[in-house]
Amino acid sequence: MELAEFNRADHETAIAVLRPCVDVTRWCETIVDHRPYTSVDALIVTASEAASPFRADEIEAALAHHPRIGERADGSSREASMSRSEQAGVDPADAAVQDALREGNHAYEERFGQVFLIRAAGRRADEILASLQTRLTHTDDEEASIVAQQLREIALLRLKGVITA
Ligand code: 2AL
Repeated sequence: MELAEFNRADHETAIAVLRPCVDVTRWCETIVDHRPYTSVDALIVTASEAASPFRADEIEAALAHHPRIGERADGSSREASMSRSEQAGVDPADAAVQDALREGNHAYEERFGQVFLIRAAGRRADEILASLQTRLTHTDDEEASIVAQQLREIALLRLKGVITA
């Protein structure tokens, strides 16, 4: 959707455009309430501020929408297709990568009690795996701040994809 159209869309339509970026109602409402925007950059500034920080409960709810790395989202929703393109660097036919991810995801979930989240766009599978291994050594606090940062990056990248100049 073009920015001009987003600026004049009714409230419900505007929220529906944002929600697939990250399902955090406060974030969507803040962005919609600050309309109109004079540029996409101005929109990104507001979106970034509203994501800094996401609260722990918001992160927990939003994580449920993200498929594990290596698990292709199915369906034709905007959210699923964005996830698939973000994970384009992870080859579903590469059995060694798939095995390592399955093991790593499992270890991460055992350790932290939630899905391993990383901004996958622009990252190769080996980079993601290396990050997973490092992050397994973190404390809960260190991981909490990384997860918040990754969720913010994903949301802002998606936003740039859904609202254009
Ligand atoms: C994802 C996803 O679906 N897209 C992305 O950037 N990261 N999932 C995840 N578990 O990190």
